[in-house]
Amino acid sequence: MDYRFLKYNSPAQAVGVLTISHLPALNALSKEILEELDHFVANLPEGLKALVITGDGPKSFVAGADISQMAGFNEEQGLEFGRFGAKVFRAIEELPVPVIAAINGFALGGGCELACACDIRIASSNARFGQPEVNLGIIPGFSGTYRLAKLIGQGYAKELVYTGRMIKADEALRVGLVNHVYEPEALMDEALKLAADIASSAPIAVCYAKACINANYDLDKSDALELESQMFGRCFSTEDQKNGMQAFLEKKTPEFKNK
Ligand code: CO8
Repeated sequence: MDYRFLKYNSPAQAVGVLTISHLPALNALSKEILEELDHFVANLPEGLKALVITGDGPKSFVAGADISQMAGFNEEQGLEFGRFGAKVFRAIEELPVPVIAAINGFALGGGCELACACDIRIASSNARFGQPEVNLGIIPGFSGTYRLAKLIGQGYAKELVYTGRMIKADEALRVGLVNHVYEPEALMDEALKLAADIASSAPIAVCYAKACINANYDLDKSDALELESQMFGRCFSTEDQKNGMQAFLEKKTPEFKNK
C-alpha cells in the first residue's frame, strides 16, 4: 500500500519512526489515515524491535479525529468510526514490539487516545494534552474513557474528560500521562535513544513482558501471575536466554538473535 499520510523511516537498526502527516489539519485522524495506520500495524516492517510514533511539523502530534469528516455523521456512522478507531488503537497497543509516542505538540481527543495506546509517552515542552470531545457534543470514542482512566486514574481522567480542559506538558508529567518532557529540538533524539535501548534488549523477552503487562487489563491477580510464570518459563526455551546468561557469566555483552 502506498501511504499518503504516513511516513516511515528507520534511522537506526531495528528502530522505526512512523510520522503521521496531514499538516493542514494538524495531523487530525481521518478515516483514510486510520486505514493507513491499520495497514501499517498489520504489515510491520521486518526486523523492527521498537517503534516511535510522532506527528509531522513542530506544532501537533495529532489534533484529534477529523472533525470535518465527523460533523455529518449519523449514529450508525459514529458507531462504525468509533469501532474502527478502537480496533486500530488496540492493534497498536498489542503490537509485538514496544511503541513510543513522541508527542511533539497537540495531542487532543483521538491524539491523546493514540498516545495512550502506545507503551511509553514522552513529550516536548510545547505539547498540549486534552480530551475536548465534550465541547463538540461527543465523548472520547477511540477508547479514551478506558485507557486514560487506567493510566492516570479515574479521578483525574474524569476531570479532563468532563471539562475538555487542555493541560501542558508539565502537568501531563505530574499526573503520569507522560514519562519525560524534553525541549522540542531534543525530543526525537531522546525518543531514538530510548528506542535503541529497548531494541538492544532480548526482543522475545521484551515482547513477553509487554504481553504480561498488557494482560493486567483483562486478568485477575491469580491469572496474571500465572501468565507471568508461563511466559517466564517460556523464556528458557529461547536461544536469547542461553546467550544472555552465558554472556553475563563470561562478562561479555550479549548478542541477541531474536530466537
Ligand atoms: N479535525 C479537523 N481539522 C482540524 C482539527 C481536527 N481535529 N484540529 C485542527 N484542525 C484544522 C483547523 O480546522 C484548521 O484548519 P483551517 O486552516 O482550514 O481553518 C487547522 O487545522 C489549524 O487549526 P487552527 O487554526 O485551529 O490552529 P490553532 O493553533 O488556532 O488551534 C487547536 C489549534 C487548539 C488544536 C485547534 O485546532 C483545535 O481545537 N482543534 C480541535 C481539537 C479537538 O477538538 N480534537 C478532538 C476532536 S474529536 C476526537 O478526537 C474524537 C475521537 C474519537 C472519535 C470517535 C468517533 C465517533
